[in-house]
Amino acid sequence: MIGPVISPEMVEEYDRNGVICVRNVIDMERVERLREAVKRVLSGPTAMDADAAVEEGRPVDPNSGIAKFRQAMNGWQQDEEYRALLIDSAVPRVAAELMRSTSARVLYDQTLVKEPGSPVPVSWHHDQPFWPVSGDQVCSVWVALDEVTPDSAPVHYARGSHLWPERYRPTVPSGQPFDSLMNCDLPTAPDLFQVPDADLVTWDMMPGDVLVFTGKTLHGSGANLRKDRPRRAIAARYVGDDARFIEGMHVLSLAFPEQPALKTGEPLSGDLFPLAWQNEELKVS
Ligand SMILES: O=C(O)CCC(=O)C(=O)O
Repeated sequence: MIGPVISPEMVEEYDRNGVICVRNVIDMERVERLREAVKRVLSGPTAMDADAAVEEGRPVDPNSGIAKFRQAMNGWQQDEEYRALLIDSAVPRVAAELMRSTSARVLYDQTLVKEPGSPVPVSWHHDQPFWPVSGDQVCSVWVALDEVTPDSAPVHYARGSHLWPERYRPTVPSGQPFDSLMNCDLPTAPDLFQVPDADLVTWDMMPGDVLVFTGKTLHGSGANLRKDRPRRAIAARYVGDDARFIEGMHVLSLAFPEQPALKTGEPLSGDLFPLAWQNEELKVS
């Protein structure tokens, strides 16, 4: 077996908290290759740059001199190294075992690079309202490609928030086209950094460590205060056995040139959502 053993205790921690840090999932050779792949994907067709303007709904000024938060979507469709990470590495097995699922199918991936000194925060949100997917076996594997320390924009999570009944609006600017998208009528999530007794958790990480969190776990991150290093990560998003498609334009639908030919209630399938892991029996039940 490639990669770490997922123990019953780890599955329980993931169930309880909605997030877990798993160490040494990706070796340094692959991390180096992924750093090169990130450069390629960030110069490709799906790259988007954000500076503080985006949070305020203004266009980004490329000449502002403000360090960016750089993102790109679906690198696996553009680059072999991403495809290998999502489909041919320990990552989908780790995702499936933590979700207690016999399968892990790629939903999409997202490149998340906070340049050195980037002040751009990621406001508190949970991911599933962005996505056309229902179910509990839905997760992200956030793969660190740099050391992550308290001053380099670690992602913080609200422990157990996947079990809260509330659902919050995707963090997109207000106004059109976003206001017409699914779930954009939900209330805005509170800024949990400002809530004194919020039960938050975060980790110092080494390159190759990963965070696995459910699609319903609230999370957010601050500025990358480090002037000497970027904070590069790839979030691989997976759906498991109980996930079902939801029709309608979601925020994520904007990342797909063609909408999937699926009906509400159908399992995700087809070339857009390739099967990355399948095991006849549950390893950890
Ligand atoms: O990388 C970050 O700072 C935020 C990550 C995030 O929001 C996500 O992976 O859903």
